[in-house]
Amino acid sequence: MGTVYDYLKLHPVDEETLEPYLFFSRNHYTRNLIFKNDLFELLAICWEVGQASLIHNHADQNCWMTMPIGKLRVQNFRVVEQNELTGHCRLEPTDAVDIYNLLPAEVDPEEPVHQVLNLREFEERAVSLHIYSRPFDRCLVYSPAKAEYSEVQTHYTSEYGKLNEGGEVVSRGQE
Ligand code: 2CO
Ligand code: FE2
Repeated sequence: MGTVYDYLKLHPVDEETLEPYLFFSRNHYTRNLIFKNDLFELLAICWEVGQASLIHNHADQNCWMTMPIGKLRVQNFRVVEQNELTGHCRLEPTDAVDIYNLLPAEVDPEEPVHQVLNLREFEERAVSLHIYSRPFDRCLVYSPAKAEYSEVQTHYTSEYGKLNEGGEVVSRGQE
């Protein structure tokens, strides 16, 4: 576990090498696959100002993040109740951290539910790198307003620098 975190710290990514993987959409943050094998996947996630993820988990997989461009708020949640039969859930916000400046962060496997936000007040686009081990294509999404959760499928906006269909991308790269 320590190895990936230390590797990210010792080898900060060169921003220019990310250029082929940067796609921004007005509608949603974009998920851009850079590398995948049985053990790991590496994604560049591009966030316009004001975009945020839903509250979600990572399907029991490990996750490391680093921020080559911009800044993000990670808000963590504790699951107080979760009923598999009814889909009912209750969450409480716990700690929040801001990540920026290539400092690596890890999702806590003991409390893996979180939301990531590029807050308007940050006033700039953000690009985060995510390493998931193992790769996952389904995760749980929580709605505190409805006190419900459900499983959703994840999608890549682009794979290996090539845009997938229906990506609704408005711009490529950092222009
Ligand atoms: N996990 C979300 C995703 O892969 C991004 S939030 O940061 O972990 O879409
Ligand atoms: Fe996440």
